[in-house]
Amino acid sequence: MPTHDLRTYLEVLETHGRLARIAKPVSLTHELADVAAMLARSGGPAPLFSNVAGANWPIFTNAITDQKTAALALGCAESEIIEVMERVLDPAHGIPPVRVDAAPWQANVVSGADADANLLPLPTHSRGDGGAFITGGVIISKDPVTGRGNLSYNRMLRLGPRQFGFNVNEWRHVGQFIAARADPQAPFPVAVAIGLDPAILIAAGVKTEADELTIAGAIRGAGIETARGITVDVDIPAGAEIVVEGLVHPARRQPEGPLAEFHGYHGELWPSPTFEVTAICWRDDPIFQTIIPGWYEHIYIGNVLPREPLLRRFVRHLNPTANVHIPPYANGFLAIIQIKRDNPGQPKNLAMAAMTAHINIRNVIVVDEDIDIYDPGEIHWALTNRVDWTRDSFIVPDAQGHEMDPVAHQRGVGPKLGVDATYKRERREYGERVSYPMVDLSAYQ
Ligand SMILES: Cc1cc2nc3c(=O)[nH]c(=O)nc-3n(C[C@H](O)[C@H](O)[C@H](O)COP(=O)(O)O)c2cc1C
Ligand SMILES: [Mn+2]
Repeated sequence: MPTHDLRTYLEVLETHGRLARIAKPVSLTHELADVAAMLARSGGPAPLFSNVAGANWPIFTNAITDQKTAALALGCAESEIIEVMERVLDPAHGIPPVRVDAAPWQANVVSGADADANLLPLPTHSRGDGGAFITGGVIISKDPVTGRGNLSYNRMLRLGPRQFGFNVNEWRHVGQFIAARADPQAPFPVAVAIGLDPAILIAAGVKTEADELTIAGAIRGAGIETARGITVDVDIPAGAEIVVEGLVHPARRQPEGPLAEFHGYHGELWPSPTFEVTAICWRDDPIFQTIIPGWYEHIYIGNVLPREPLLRRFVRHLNPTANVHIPPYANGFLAIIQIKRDNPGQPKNLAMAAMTAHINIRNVIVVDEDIDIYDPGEIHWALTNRVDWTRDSFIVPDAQGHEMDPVAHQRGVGPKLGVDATYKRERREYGERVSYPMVDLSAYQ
C-alpha cells in the first residue's frame, strides 16, 4: 500500500529490509538514542523498539537518515530525490489538505487534569540534554491573521505532568503568529502531531510562506487529510498516531535546554515560553516517534532535503550536468559537487556558486565522477590524493554564514572554503584509479 501514514511507511521500510524490530529491552534514558544513532551512523535499518522500559507504547525513529530512506519516504528512486524535492517545493505544485470529520487518534482522549504528559514515552536522547524532550513532533498552528495552517518543529522539554518548555526562534512562523496578535502575550493554541507519514515530516522542515501541508500533499499527489483538534482550533493530520494539544504561554517563561543541536554541539538554556497540555489523544495501539537530535535525521529533514534543490540550481547554472549533495554527517555546513571535469578553472567557479546558495554552506568540495559522493571515505580519498592545497583551495574570509555555525564569529560572519578535489591529469598522467567492483559476499560464504 502506498505510504499515507506512519504504519504504511513501516510496511514499506520492512519490504525493503530497512526496518529493525528491536524486542530487547532498552532504556528511555540514552540507550534508545545510542542504539538508533549507531544504526544511522552505520547505514543500518530504522529501529522500532517494542520493549522500552517504562513505556507502554513502542517507539520508532530514524524515519529518514540516508538516501535509501529518503527515496522510500518520497516514493521515488534515489537518483530522483532532488527532482522530487524541487517539484514539491514549488508553491505552484502544492496540494491543499482535505478536512475530514473523524480521525483514528480521536479514539482515545484525555483532557484537563487527566492529560498527563507521563503517558508519553519521552526519551532523554543525548548525554548533554537537559531532560526528556519531544523532538519528533510536528507543531500544527494557524496564522491568526490569514487563517493559513503551518507546520514546524519546536523541541519541547518536559517540565511537569502538564507543562513543557517550547523552543521557538522569534523569526519562525509560530513566533510571528504569536507576535501578530492584538495581545501578543495571550495563550496561543497549537497541536503536536506525533507518529506521521514521512511526507509530513519532510514538509515540516521546509521554510515557505505556504501551508507546509500543501508540500506534503504534493509529495503524495493528494491532499493530506486533517481533522479538527478537540480542544484547539487547528487542523491536525488525521493519520497521526498521537496528538498533544495545548496552549503556548508567551508570558510564562522557563529555562529550556540544552539539547543536541543541528550544528553538532549542545546549545544553551533558553528562556522559552511554556506549553500547557489541554488534551492528549491517540490511536488504538499507537506508535510513538522521535528524532535523535543533532544527528542524521535531524540534518536530513532540516538541511539536506529542503536545500539540495536550490544548491543544484545554482551549480547547474554553470554546469548543467553537475550533481550535488549536502552530507548529513557535516551538519549542513558542507556541500559536495560532482562533475565531469573539463575546464580546469571551473571547479572553483562551482564552489563559489555553491557558497552563495545557502548561508549555512561554508565548505565546498568538488570531485570527479569516479567518487561516490555519499561515502565520506571517498571524499577523504579525493581530498588526500587529488588536492594540492597551495593551488586547489581558496578561502573567502569574513563571508556571511549561519549565526550558529561553530566556526563563525558574531552574526555568522566567518570563512568559506572551496576545494577543487578533481584529478588534475594535466599535472601528472596516471592510468585509471584502482577500483575493485562490489561483489555479493553471500555467494562466497
Ligand atoms: C528536527 C528539527 C528540530 C527543530 N527544532 C527547532 C526548535 O526547537 N526551535 C526552532 O525554532 N526551530 C527548530 N527547527 C527548525 C524549524 O522548526 C523548521 O525548520 C521549520 O521549517 C520552521 O517552520 P516555519 O518556517 O513555519 O517557522 C527544527 C528543525 C528540525 C528539522
Ligand atoms: Mn511556515
